[in-house]
Amino acid sequence: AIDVLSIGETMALVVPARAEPLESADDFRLEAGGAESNLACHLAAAGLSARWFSALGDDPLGHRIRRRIESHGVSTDGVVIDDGAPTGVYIKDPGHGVHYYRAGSAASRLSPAALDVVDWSTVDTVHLTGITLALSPSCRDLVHGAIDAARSHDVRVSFDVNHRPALWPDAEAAARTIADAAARADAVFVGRDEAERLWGTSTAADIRSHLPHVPHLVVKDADVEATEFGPVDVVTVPAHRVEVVEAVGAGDAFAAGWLGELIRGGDARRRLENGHATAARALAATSDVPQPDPSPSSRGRA
Ligand code: KDG
Repeated sequence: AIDVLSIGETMALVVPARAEPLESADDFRLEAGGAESNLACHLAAAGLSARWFSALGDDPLGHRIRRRIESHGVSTDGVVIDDGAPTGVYIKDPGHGVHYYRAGSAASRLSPAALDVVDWSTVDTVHLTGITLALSPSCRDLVHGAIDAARSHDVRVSFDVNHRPALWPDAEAAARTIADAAARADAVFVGRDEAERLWGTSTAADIRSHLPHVPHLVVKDADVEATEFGPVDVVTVPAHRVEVVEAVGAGDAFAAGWLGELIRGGDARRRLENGHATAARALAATSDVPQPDPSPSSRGRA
């Protein structure tokens, strides 16, 4: 059985070794970056069974990413190796954002037919994000195809809005497309700032009015607090006070912490607390995900 099947593109990530602009930095690290695989790695680190699904190019970067994700204890069974398209790349430019080289990537060519490898009867929760909605029309169909399949097999649907403005030339389309998918999920994560950019909402209550029927709507207010609008009540838990080393990936960690606790049966307060605790660990490290245990034989032990 799989606790969480997380679907979405992971790219090769080139990151300057020190926080220097891309134009002048000399030393770089080569990592794997993707919101959905980050979430799967956090869940595996917490002892849940996680599987990641996407497509990679049949190239050294693709093989490297797959190995790296597996080393975190995440299953990559069924991942598509596409010999007709490259693995996507993104490069961090400290102080200036990120650059994507992902148009036409293997993952952007995924379509709902790729989901045939999934045995939905073994899956508890599927996790999807707004990033995939932006990659191509076939990827948008993949998201809705996954939600359709989940619905018909009683699989819970988790959705992180993950608005990446650089992927959406048309802001209107982003607002509509992301809201349409979010409205179909059982659990939705959204930052107040991204909701404001997308839908012009300013408070958590405004966001709730925009997505009134989502059973678990989790609104994150940066380093302040997070609020869950649940089926019966509304619960707010303050964030941890932490020294931020590197913020990218903290949202994925939060979603993983929240989801892991939901699967374990924790109530709203515990879910939000575990979300903050997992995010706090990610904020305090330069890597997006915890470093895996180097010795495979000891994996799985307490
Ligand atoms: O949440 C972190 C992600 O934004 C990063 O890993 C890259 O998935 C990514 C994307 O598409 O922006």
